[in-house]
Amino acid sequence: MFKRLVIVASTLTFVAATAAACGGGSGGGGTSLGFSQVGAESGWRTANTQSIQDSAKDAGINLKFADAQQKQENQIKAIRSFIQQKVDVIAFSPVVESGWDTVLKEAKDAKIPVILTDRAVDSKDPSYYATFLGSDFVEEGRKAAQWVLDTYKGSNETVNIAELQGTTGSAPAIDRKKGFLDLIGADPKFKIVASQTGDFTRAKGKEVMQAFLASHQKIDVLFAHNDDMALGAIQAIEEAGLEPGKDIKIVSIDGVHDALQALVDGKENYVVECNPLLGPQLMDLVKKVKAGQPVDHRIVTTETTFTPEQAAAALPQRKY
Ligand code: GYE
Repeated sequence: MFKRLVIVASTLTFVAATAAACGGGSGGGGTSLGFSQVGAESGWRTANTQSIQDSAKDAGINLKFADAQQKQENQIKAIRSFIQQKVDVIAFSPVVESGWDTVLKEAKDAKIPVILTDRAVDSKDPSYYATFLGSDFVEEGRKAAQWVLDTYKGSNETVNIAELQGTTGSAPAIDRKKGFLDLIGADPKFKIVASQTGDFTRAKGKEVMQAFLASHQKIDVLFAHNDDMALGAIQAIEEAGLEPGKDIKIVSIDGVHDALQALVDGKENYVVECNPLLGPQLMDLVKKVKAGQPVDHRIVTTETTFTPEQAAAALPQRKY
């Protein structure tokens, strides 16, 4: 009992100290942020959630976190509940691009600023959100395609490509496909022979790859819109008695630990990075937006690419 009292007392002291430290105008003290996350579908998403939770804590921002389990209706419900609770700022990562105008207008009418993180919406009215912080997904698709072009440079043979798409209707699935096709489409030797959604998960990636292998004799390259689907596909390829990275070359997007390991193990060939560690930048934006300071309407995160050699060098420091 005594021990418990001591813990409670020291926790209270800590909370008071934190509140005092963050109580100034530029701190997060007293700021509430409602955040609606897509789900927990991938390694990228887990790292993104962790980053947001950690940096909210560091910034002294009171985070109300809701997991939508990949369902738009859950995100809309969460946003409405944040409006009712009168949070200072709402942020969310929209699972799909369309269908947000009504709820975004509700937030605007309630004078609660909205920040988009990671994924975009297709709303025509730019005043529905203060800023969009996230990657350039078209560019990521182009980088993946550039690697395919470089790999088959000088060869005249047909290259059969299978594509595992992300969640149907999501910004990264739409944009990565577009960026990839922008470059690949210019040369008729590249043929996309199979293309289906694997919903950004390992399980679906494996299942869809099994179906691709059953219905296609020759697949030279797999382009997966994220690492988790590629990792699932690697299992399917191995179970079919083929060697991933050799019989079928693989390029995917994200740069999570397991994919870098697959590169080092020779089971993948190239990974395009998409940075999930958006938390610190998001918390800065939350404070600025709450204080009525101007922010850029679009903030693009910077990212790299990984060959097996670069993956080997990066792996020891990779936190996710
Ligand atoms: O690539 C994927 C995740 O929106 C950028 O969502 C994100 C994507 C990421 O499920 O792994």
